[in-house]
Amino acid sequence: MNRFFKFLLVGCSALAINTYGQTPYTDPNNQEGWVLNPEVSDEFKSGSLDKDKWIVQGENDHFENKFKGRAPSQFAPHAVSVENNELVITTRWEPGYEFMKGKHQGHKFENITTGAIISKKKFKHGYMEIRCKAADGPLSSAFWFTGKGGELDIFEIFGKYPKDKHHEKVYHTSFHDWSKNPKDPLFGKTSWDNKVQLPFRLAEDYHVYGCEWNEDFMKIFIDGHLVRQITREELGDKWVMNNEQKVWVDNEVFPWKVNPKKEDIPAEGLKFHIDYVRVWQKDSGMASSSQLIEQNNLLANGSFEDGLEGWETTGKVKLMTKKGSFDGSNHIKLAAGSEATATLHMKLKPNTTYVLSAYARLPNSDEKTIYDNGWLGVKNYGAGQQPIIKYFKNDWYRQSILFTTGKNANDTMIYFTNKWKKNEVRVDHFELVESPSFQETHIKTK
Ligand SMILES: [Ca+2]
Ligand SMILES: [Ca+2]
Repeated sequence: MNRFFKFLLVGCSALAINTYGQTPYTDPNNQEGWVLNPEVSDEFKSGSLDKDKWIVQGENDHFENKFKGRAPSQFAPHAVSVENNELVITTRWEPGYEFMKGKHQGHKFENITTGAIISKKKFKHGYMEIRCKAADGPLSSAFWFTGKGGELDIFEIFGKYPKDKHHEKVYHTSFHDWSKNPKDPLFGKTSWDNKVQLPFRLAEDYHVYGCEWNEDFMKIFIDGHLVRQITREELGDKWVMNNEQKVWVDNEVFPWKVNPKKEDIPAEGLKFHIDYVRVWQKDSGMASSSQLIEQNNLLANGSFEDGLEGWETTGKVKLMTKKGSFDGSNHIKLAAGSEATATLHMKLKPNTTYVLSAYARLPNSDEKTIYDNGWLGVKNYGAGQQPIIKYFKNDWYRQSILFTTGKNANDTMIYFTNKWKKNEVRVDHFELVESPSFQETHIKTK
């Protein structure tokens, strides 16, 4: 290609991005043919919220889906504002507010006002993206979608989580099943979720969160890195995203996790800053062009089908070959009563982003507390951090860690341990994949 022409091409695509900013962060040249759906997208530039587009929860006593907020917090219209080209949702300690009578899930509405916006229009399938900074406090800032029978929470971020600081770095995505009979104990419950430990506290800065959703699969991204893809086929009836969805952006209190006190909420409130919400779609002719991203598991024996080959163990780590593996014939058991760890040493590439995952289950867990734990971890990758992600459920499930190597990652250690609690943990299917950014440069924060 001649230099001038190349310059022109690069120049034009940069211009297109800068002028419109409206291709997905993970597809800057719009190779997939995305078309912005302005009815459910907003740059929040007009100085006030576009009420043709958005419902403000609680305004004119209207509560979409009859959802008044998760008590003790209640949605109040004054919590929603547009400032400096951003949507701002502010959660305040306001005991003097005139709260509604009645209870929600056993709690009175009192003390805390918060906010939500909901799109008036619905959409089905597309690429949803938000650039935002979660509220830096003990509550959930969320970007989510709900329609008939199902709900997708792209994230519910706890800015602060005093019981476990690691949790402040967790990118948590989930499906909720609303298709069941309301009397069914699984009604509205999480049917599937994904947790990824990131190298930063999510509420500390702005990040770009993205999700592609189509008929067959979903891909989840952060700052241009793929963190998970999941297919309808894998999930079976746990897949709930079958219908048109409305967009929700809100702050909620989760009293079963943390019930914020006065001192947790500063006088100016806890603010969720949203630079934009964008939803792209394809015309039906293009919809089938999307593909899963091919990922190569760099671990030769991550599923223990070759026994413990390549693994170093301390404490009672037993190869299990009879039954109950997540995949294949084998998995490992970290036995109860002593500290047991399985470790793999790897030479990784410098300055490269990876996603490490493993499936585990804890047969003796009460499933209530993250302190009944085993954890997945990674060390010695030249970046100074030693991230871990804790497990507590008694069903095979997968969690992940996203990390970027420094200059020197010659002896990186990938491990799973039952340290501290010394409870039994079953582990299978470790996976390590590269996750390059779809953007060349990292996002500039405000
Ligand atoms: Ca904006
Ligand atoms: Ca296996």
